[in-house]
Amino acid sequence: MHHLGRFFALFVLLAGAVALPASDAVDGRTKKGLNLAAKAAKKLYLGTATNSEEWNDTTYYSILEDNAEFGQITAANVMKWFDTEPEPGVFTFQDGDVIANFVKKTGKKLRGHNCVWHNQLPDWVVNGTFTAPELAFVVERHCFELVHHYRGQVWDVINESLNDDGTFRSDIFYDTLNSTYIPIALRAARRADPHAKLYINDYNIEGTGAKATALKNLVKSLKRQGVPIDGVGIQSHLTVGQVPTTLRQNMEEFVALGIEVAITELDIRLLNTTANEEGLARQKADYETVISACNAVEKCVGVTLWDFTDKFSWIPTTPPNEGYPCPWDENYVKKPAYEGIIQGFQ
Ligand code: 9MR
Repeated sequence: MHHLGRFFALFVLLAGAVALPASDAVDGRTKKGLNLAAKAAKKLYLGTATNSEEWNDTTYYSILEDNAEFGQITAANVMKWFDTEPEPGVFTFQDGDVIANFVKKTGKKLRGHNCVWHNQLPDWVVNGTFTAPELAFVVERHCFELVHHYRGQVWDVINESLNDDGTFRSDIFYDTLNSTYIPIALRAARRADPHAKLYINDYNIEGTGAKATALKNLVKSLKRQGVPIDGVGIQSHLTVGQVPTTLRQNMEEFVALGIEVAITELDIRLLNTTANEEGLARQKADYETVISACNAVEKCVGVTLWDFTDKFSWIPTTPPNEGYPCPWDENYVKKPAYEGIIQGFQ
């Protein structure tokens, strides 16, 4: 290199060395985000559920795509059975692929949701008059094709299989196959993708109690039989003022079984209080409580919000004394809950 050129290069390097860290430092001080906070706490992600119909809202989209806020995505609807196998053996992945492609483009993680659930099933499944072997085949084929198409992911293979008293939910699967549909689905998912993380996902298992105990027993029994099970998804559709006090103990009991846990559908609705300052402050404290429980348990790997703005939450904000469950309000103003999440990761 010419002497002058070398001098010039050195100058550029030095100028950069002086200028860059300064601007980085500014970013470092000001750049905040829920996913960044989760990562700083050594979690894999903080993510959100979404529906692609919401993406026409440009403000929504710009927050959703920001990896500082969200490092993971769950399809709120389009990977469910009614959308992915509307007719027997006919697999339609177009809607799910819109989500999967967004995830790829943005470099986020995807959570597959879900293989077997009593809800959002196509008519041919709900109204089917299957023998046990026929339905076993149907469950196996569905789980295999779905998990195989979306390989390399985490999957909610089984969703909401228990009643609140810990008994198995009566649905087409249980009524035809007893609880054997669970190992059938998990084994099919494992065959479809040996590297996928396979979960059972449920609600009202946030604190200790009959339902959580039943799920722990189910996990133990699956493990004893050599059935693949990697994690339990703790949905966490909660209500302000009613967050269980045993969140952390409960997660510790789950992970003691040799699995991981994740908070998979977090929202905390206001009930019998309007969205006034006091309600919002309590909501913030409750978000912080939930996040810090996950933060305290090493094998709680991440947290997913069940959408992030009150505008698109599944919980309707009418009547006005129930709802408002998300960290962003319907006008995309961050609520105190947002700060509660950040603090929970500290
Ligand atoms: O967010 C989903 C909503 O758009 C659907 O109408 C609803 C149908 O039951 O399912 C919602 O998602 C559910 C999730 O798949 C499983 N756990 C409870 C969630 C909220 O109902």
